[in-house]
Amino acid sequence: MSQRTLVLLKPDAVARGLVGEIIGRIERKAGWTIRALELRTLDRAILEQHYAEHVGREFYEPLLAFMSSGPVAALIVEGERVIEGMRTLAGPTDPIKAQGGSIRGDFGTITRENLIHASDSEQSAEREIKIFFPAAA
Ligand code: FUP
Repeated sequence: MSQRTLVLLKPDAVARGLVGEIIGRIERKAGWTIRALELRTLDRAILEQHYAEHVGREFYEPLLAFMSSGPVAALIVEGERVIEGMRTLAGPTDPIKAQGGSIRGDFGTITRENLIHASDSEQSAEREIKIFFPAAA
């Protein structure tokens, strides 16, 4: 089942020079293809759309501040079961709970600066691709 998903390599991943490492892991998954790739600094308006489900949570404002603190790499990745597969590659939200071999497990320690976002469902992927790549939606 071929799908598309929205991936963000967060400001910590870009600042730490991990973009090549992370994209390499994505590219090495058989049959997965990068369909769009853009380096951009996110403003509050786009982050409010992207993180709408978290409004009011105690981590919301620090999250938005972090996510706008430097450029991110935004990607559309396409391929076999890529929505679930990218979540597995990323690992769970808290990097300390993430297994070695996952991106968060290998490179992260704190939940806010957890390197990568990947859509969590088909519905989220469709919504998030529209936010970041309206021409591709
Ligand atoms: P995930 O689906 O793993 O990216 O995580 P969530 O959608 O639950 O959360 C989005 C982002 O909010 C996380 F990547 C990091 C941040 N967050 C916190 O900073 N603290 C929390 O307790 C939960 C999430």
